[in-house]
Amino acid sequence: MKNQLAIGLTIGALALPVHAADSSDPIVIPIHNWSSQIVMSNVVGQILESMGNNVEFVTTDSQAVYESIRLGDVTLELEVWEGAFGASFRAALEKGGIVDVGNHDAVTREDWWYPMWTKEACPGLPDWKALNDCAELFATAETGGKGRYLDGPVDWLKHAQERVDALDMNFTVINAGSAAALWAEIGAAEADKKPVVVFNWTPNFAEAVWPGEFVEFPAWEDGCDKDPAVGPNPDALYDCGNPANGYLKKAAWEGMEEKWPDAFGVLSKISFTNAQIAQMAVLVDVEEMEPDEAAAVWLEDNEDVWKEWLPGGSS
Ligand code: TMO
Repeated sequence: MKNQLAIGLTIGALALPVHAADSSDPIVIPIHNWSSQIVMSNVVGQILESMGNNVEFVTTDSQAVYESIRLGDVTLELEVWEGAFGASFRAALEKGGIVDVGNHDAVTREDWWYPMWTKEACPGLPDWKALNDCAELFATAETGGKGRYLDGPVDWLKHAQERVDALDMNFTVINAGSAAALWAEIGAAEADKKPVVVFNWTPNFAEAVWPGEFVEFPAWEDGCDKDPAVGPNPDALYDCGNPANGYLKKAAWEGMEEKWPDAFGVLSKISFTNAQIAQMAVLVDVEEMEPDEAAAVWLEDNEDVWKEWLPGGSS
């Protein structure tokens, strides 16, 4: 026993200096088109740089990124939202080359949403049938007699038009060119309390600026996007809302752990809360900081959170 222990200790001591260091090749972090993802990517990029890693940011499409990760062209993704990207992520997992690096603490929702003044004009909300009965309130010159629903940019793939068709709704779906166009729509409606319904999500800065609610569609069930029998319309896909308690995952290229073991260790420990993610968006969308500056401010204000994740940290 005594000898075995001594040998074990010796091997342990010898093993220390040969601990594999992270590769000096850049860790490629993708940047998309909504603020929390951009700030979080900068936060994590700055953490990895502080450990001595090289980091490169690339602006990429938020659906195509899963294929890029699978191929190793992009190293990781920090915000896999279940509602928008669950399908692309699952498809990439099935093909191989990408790994699930666990969930953030945050619980997410992405769906049709209205600022609270809208409910004064359409009191049956948040029920989707009540919304549909109020469709005329949302009509514009552009949409004729139908209600206008301002959806997110096309790469968030919400299948809103399919949902409108599947549930036989009297709405026309318009895609916003950017997240900023969504906030402009809400802002422009605010003074006159004009009813509007737009795509929104949580955690986000918007909840701190405009009280509001998500429209309640038929609850999401697994398979609603794959099997017409799932959901109230037996002949259609997408006849459900998005998950009301969705996940927010981290993902990585499967070669990351071997090539950048310390960085991968940090990535596996990273877990942001709803409040932390909303705050990252506030720094850019309300306080109008640049993303890298917002990330530096966030890191300074939250050292107790992220230092735990570093190699040798206590978590
Ligand atoms: C992907 N998003 C959080 C904008 O819905």
